[in-house]
Amino acid sequence: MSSISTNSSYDAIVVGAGFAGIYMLYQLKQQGLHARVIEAGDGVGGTWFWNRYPGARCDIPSMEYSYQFSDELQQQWQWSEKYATQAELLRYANHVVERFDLADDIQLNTRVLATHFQDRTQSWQIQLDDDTTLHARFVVMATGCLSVPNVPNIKGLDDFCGPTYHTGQWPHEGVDFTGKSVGVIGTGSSAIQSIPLIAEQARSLTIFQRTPNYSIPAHNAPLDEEYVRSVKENYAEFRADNWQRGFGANFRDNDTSALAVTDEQRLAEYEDRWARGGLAFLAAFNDLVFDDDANETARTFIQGKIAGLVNDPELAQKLTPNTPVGCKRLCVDTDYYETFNQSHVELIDLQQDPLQEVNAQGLATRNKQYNVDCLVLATGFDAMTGAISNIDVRGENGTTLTEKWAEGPKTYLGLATAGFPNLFLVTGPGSPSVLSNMLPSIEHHVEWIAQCIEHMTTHQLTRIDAQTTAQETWVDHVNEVASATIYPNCNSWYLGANVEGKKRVFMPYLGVPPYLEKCREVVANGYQGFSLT
Ligand code: FAD
Ligand code: N01
Repeated sequence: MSSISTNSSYDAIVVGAGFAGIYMLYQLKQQGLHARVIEAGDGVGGTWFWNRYPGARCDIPSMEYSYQFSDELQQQWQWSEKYATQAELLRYANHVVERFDLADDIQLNTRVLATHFQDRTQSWQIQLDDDTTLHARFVVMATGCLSVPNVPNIKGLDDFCGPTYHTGQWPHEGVDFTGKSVGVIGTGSSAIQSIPLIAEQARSLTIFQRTPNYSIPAHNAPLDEEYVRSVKENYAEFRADNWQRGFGANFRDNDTSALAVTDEQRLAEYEDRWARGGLAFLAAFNDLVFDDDANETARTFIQGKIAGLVNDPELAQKLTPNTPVGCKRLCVDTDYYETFNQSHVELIDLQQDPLQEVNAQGLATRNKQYNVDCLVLATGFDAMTGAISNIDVRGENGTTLTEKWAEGPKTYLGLATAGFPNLFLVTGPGSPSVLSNMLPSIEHHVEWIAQCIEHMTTHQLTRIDAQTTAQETWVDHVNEVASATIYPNCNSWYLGANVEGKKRVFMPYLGVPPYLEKCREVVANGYQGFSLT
């Protein structure tokens, strides 16, 4: 991939070379535009470039968690498992770059430090960490919702003598835990995927849990050829059907209330979903994320499963959440709960015995010192706003994005933010993003942005900006939808609650179909809510 820019003026600069940045570049090149992707990592793939911890894989089935813009690509690419591994997803990202000849326009090992709107030229000046300055009419932030590792502010973390690994910045050469005593902080999706595999190698494994999470078995397996054939025969219809579903994925949404069926029917539905595995559990009934009583039935069911999987009842209790199911992002696992039955695996409940510090030898809770050889931080991300906030973004009249978003992110449709003309966000806060199958959501956003740019070119328009009133109405709507759900009822990263000092605001928008309809309507009404000049 190229590293030297010969021309510092572009139609568009795209920040990030994950699935969003790759496809944005493809779309811009299709229009004959002069575009460039700037990527901090030394490879493409974003999430799948950085998260190389043991067990990392998608939890939306591969046949759905994949691009659909090219029928040839989706017909020819062969996924090997129901849920593709990180390595396979990374191969796929590289394949797409190669197949569509995108590499020369992707600049790796380079970080965007700042992007300032120039009122005089109505364009952006972009500052890179190699001291280069670029200029572009448009900037597209394809910086990722989960791309900035959250390193917790724990006293003494730097004093630890052994190696510390964050799951979101895992060494490329892998880590061999054979014979080691390992400490893991965190019990979110990354921990839940990696703990069973670390346990297979480690001499001892100590897991420091602040809040337990619900996890559904993945039942991952090699893909059934017959299933693949049937999907590929009707791929377009399959994809179109998924767009009609709340999370944009084939969760077999059941349009019945959990409270409108008999106990036997409800149990049968949950058992069926548990047996099939995966996130579709959350679509077992249509009110699980809206009604606390409905949610309680799912909670009771999973609590029973945990009690059945973990031999020691006291330990099972510690592993059992008391929050609504799905309030924190639901996890999907292979043998997570069963791992705690192994004698060399120990769970430390930080609610009972809080973590005081990390020191040279390991971790100290209020009551005990735990010596470990290595430490794994499965502590998540500064989600949704972290990557954008790390860039010094200044819009019209030099206003900083940090100032504008001091009370939480404000966007119009998660695509743009008022006062920052010609700057687009892919799966920004205020769009379904992390509450959806993200690859289709990424494609939808990229296509919306590409069409908007094409529209501007055709009509010789030079500037687009979200209107403040339209943005306020949208932000209010996002909050109104969220307030009718269970989502505000726990400390999740959806709310920014995992990062100290972050404003507590529910960031994603729930509901793929109404969102798509709104985006269509906005375009049909001449980019309603945007000012185009
Ligand atoms: P990313 O893949 O995060 O890429 C953003 C890129 O921008 C990164 O490479 C980063 O280095 C770069 N970047 C950021 N800031 C700068 C800067 N200032 N300068 C230069 N480069 C910069 N979603 C699902 O729908 N299904 C799943 O099963 C699923 N599994 C996941 C598993 C893990 C472990 C994680 C962490 C996330 C998962 N997600 C999943 C969400 C996932 O992030 C998205 O599906 C998708 O990969 C995001 O693509 P992206 O291109 O938007 O962002
Ligand atoms: O991060 P998380 P993640 N002391 O924020 C704990 C996607 N993903 O990387 O809950 C002690 O979920 C924290 O505790 P608490 C998916 O969208 C998907 O696991 O804040 N503990 C929590 O247990 C996912 O939701 C997959 O009390 C501390 C954990 O660290 C998102 O990425 C796989 C702490 C962080 O959990 C993030 O997942 C991986 C502290 N100071 C990721 N600080 C798939 O399966 C934090 N914690 C597809």
